[in-house]
Amino acid sequence: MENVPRVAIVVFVLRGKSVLLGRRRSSIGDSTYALPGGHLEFGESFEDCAVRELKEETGLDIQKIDFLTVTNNVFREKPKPSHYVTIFVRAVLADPLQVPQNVEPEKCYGWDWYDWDNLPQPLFWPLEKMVHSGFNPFPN
Ligand code: 8DG
Ligand code: MG
Ligand code: MG
Repeated sequence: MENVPRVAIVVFVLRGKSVLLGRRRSSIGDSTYALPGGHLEFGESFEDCAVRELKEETGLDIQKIDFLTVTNNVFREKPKPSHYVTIFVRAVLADPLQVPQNVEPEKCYGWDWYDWDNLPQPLFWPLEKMVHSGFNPFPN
């Protein structure tokens, strides 16, 4: 991949006071707890990307997608430094009883719900940075 900034869509799936997180298996942020999401594809809307990535990674169907914020994240990790403009959205489950599946076990150790007031450690650093700054994904 050419050395250019890329766009990622990352999703806070909210369920009660919990969010969906999975431990990453990746050269970037390996073993840290991160939100589901991935690369915006050519021609795709933010909402379509969020729906697609959730389905690809967890099997979940989401709805009520709202834009939250955007952050600029430079990962200096060798051998492949990368740079993401990361767009954060929130969503809820279309069917509250649907259970997340680890559809891409080569990229994630598994998905689970975590209470916002008791998040697991270590968080993927872009997420850690947001939490540390007092960011809250829940509607008022
Ligand atoms: P794809 O092939 O499915 O499109 O990509 P992916 O394998 O799902 O990509 P990803 O690493 O999950 O997400 C792309 C980038 O988004 C990631 O390398 C860095 C950035 N990113 C953040 N914060 C978060 C986060 O909390 N979760 C995820 N998944 N990515 C994040 O800046
Ligand atoms: Mg992903
Ligand atoms: Mg993905």
